[in-house]
Amino acid sequence: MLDGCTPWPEEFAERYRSAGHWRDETLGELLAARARSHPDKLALVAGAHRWSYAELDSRADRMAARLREIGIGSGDRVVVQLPNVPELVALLFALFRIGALPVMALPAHRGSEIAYFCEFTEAAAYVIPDVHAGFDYRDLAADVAARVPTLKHVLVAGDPGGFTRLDYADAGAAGLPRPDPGGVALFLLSGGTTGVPKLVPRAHQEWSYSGRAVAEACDYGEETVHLVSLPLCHNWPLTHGLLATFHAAGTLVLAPGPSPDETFPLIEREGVTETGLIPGAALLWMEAAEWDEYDLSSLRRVTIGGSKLQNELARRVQPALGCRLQQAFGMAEGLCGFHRWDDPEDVVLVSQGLPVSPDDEVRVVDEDDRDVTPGEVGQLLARGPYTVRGYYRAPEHNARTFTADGYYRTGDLVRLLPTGHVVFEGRVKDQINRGAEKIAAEEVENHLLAHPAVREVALVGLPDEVLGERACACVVPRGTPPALGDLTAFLRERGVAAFKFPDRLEIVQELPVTPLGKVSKKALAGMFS
Ligand code: J2J
Repeated sequence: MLDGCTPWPEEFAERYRSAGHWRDETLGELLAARARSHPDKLALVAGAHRWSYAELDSRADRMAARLREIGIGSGDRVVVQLPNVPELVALLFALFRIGALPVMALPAHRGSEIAYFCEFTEAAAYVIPDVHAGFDYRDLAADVAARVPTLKHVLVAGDPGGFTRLDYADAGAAGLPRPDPGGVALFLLSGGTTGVPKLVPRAHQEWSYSGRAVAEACDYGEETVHLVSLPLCHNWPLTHGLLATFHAAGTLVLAPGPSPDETFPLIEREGVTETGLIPGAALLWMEAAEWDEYDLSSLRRVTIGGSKLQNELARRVQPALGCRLQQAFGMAEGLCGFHRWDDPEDVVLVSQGLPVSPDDEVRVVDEDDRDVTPGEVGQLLARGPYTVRGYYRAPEHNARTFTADGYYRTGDLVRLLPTGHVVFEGRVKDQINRGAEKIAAEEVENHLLAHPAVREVALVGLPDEVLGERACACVVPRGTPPALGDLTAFLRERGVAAFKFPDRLEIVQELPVTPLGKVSKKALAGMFS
């Protein structure tokens, strides 16, 4: 495995291979297999583009050839920051085929995050749209390129300005060396809890398996039409949307965003059967469905996850949208769970899903890593055929975040129902889940501490009806207290993604501490909720 990554011990690898979970197939070959078995089947709908599996396969090949022409090769890291455009799908498979490694940034990231990803991974290339949601990514790229000497190429999907266009060669790439199916295919971003974001290395065969296991858990087939309206670059839409759909030879439909305006016409036009939503978007859909004229009857099921769906909202989904509710949980590090079609309604309303693989191992433990009494709340630990054994180039963090026998400490507080379904009850990790975008409190606190009017700061999550949580900065000032607008302007200036900006500011004289002398975020959240 790539230097800086933690392989599975051989006995586990052997077990996952012999169970048939890990197959001798790269992600590039998965698409090629679909192009052979279902050449004319519609694979991808995005904007005005409608590509069959044969067309997508050929585009991935021709894009791979083009990337090779400009000098991108096996092992090169490529920071990918594209919205839900069809080129993103072609690009991912092109990179998988040449063995270059995408680093999946979010469209919302700005200079501070992107420069970090480029530097940390020693990226050779950075791929952007021209202008998206009113923001010119070529300005961001110019800034990043000036700061990161390893960056040789900036590729633009659209008008390249002074950079290079992300393009296709006239013919496909022949004679490419085959990437190792057990090797790293891409890097996903962890929700994170530390000062700098962590990268999750995902390998071809295990990540592909996570998509296949989701397809099986969700009974996907050729008739599946899956709509992705969240940013595709997250693990959830990538596995439940792209991979699961392609495993099943279904159709993937990309929407630019989750609003009813952007999605309802597509559901009607494309006959969408499945989609994933965060709770806040589900709320908007339910309200809009009351008066909207669009025909949503093709929807078989909506899947809600990424942050906790409150029971009251869960109850309203089926009557409001006229289709089944499925809850889902998961993490870029691996483990994910979905409800099954025949799960009883009371289980679907109160739990977040059942792990998708028979070889997923979960434990629920107390503060001393002892298993809690079945049914009690504790921290969820996970190990299995698609749960990574370590972050990229992070040995010290790995020593804390993984147990000696390889379980990932999720930082989530859960309890298990007797059926094995997982119920999310809270968190021990210092992270805020703002509309399913994860904010590592420490990362934002580090930025805010650089502000001259901030002596001490703690970022805490406060409950919010739509987003689940909002971020509140509790600041002990230095001199004249800052205003919220000063802090957000400061973060924008430093190139921090806007979803990490605090929504609220509270000025305090001191930060409350626990008996052990650590800042008590629980006490702060209690003071301002
Ligand atoms: C409460 N918290 C949840 C849920 C995730 C499928 C679905 C989601 C993700 C994802 C994913 C939750 N209720 N239903 O990758 O494959 C919180 C937990 C978890 C963290 C991971 C997938 N579903 N969460 O959200 O890497 O705290 O993955 O540890 O973005 O989201 O976030 P992320």
